[in-house]
Amino acid sequence: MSTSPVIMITGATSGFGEACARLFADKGWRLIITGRRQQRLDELQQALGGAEKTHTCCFDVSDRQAVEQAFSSLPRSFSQIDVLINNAGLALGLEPAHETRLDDWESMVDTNIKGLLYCTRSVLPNMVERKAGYIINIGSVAGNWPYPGGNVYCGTKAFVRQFSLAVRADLLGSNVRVTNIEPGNAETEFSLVRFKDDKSRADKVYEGTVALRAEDVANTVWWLVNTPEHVNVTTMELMPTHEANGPMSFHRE
Ligand code: NDP
Ligand code: 8X3
Repeated sequence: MSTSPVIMITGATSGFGEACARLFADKGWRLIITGRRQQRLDELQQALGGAEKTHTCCFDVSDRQAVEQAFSSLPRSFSQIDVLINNAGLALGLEPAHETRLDDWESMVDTNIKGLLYCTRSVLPNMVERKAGYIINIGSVAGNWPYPGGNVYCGTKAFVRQFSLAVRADLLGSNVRVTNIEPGNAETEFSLVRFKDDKSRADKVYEGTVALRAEDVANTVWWLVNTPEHVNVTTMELMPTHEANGPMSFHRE
C-alpha cells in the first residue's frame, strides 16, 4: 500500500485549489479534491493519476450534511488526512452595503465561514488523535484591509484570520499546525464569480497590472508544508508587487 501523504483541497476545480492539486500531485502526494463541479473534478482526477492517486468528492461546503457525509465516506486509503487546505470560497458583488443582495451576503457567510468550519471540525479529531497534521486556510488581504464594496467578503476573511489564530490556541500541544495565507489580487475565476459571469468587468480587474498567479499561492503552500514540524507560520500576507495599501479616504463637501 502506498504511504505517500494525503492532502485534501477544497475548491480544487479552478484557481488556487487546482494549482495546489497539480503541484502536490507532481510531488507524489495523494489527493482528495473537492468542488461542486463534478465534470471538472473528473477531468482533474484523470490528469492527476486516476482514482488510486486522487479521490474526488463533489459537494457544496456550505451544506453541513454533505460535508459530514463526504468525510465519513472517504475510502480507507484516503481517510488519514495529513494536510487540509480550506480554499473553497467566493466573493459575490461589489455593491455598497445598503444596495447589496442579502442572498449574496448569505452565500459568502455560508461558504467562506460555515463551509470552512464544517471541514475544519471534520478533520481535526483525527489530526489531534495522531498528534500530526496541518490546516492551511485561504484568507485574504481583504481580511486586513477593508475596501468599498468589500463589506461582507472582507468580514468573512477577517473571521478566517481570527478563527485560524484562535484554533491554534486550542491546538497548543497537539502538534497540529494552522496557517492563514492572505493573498492579494490574483488572476483566477474569482472575479468572474464575483461579477456573475460578466467577463469584461472581470477582465478589467487584471488590466494593466500584474496580479498573483494561482501557482504563486500553490508554491507558497508547498513551502509552508515543507517547513520543519516545529515551525508554525501563523499568518502570511502575499501581495503582488503591483499592489499596496492606499491612504485613508475622506469625504469632502
Ligand atoms: P476560483 O473562483 O478560481 O476558485 C474557487 C474554488 O472554490 C472553486 O474550485 C469552486 O469550486 C470552490 N467553491 C466556491 N464555492 C464553493 C462551495 N459553496 N462549495 C464547494 N466549493 C466551492 O477563485 P480562487 O482560486 O481565486 O479562490 C480560492 C480562495 O482564495 C477563495 O477562498 C478566495 O476567497 C480566496 N482568495 C482569492 C483571491 C483572488 O484575488 N483570486 C485573493 C485572496 C483570497 P466549484 O465552483 O466547482 O464549487
Ligand atoms: C480577494 C482579493 O482584494 O479582491 O480576496 O478582496 S480582493
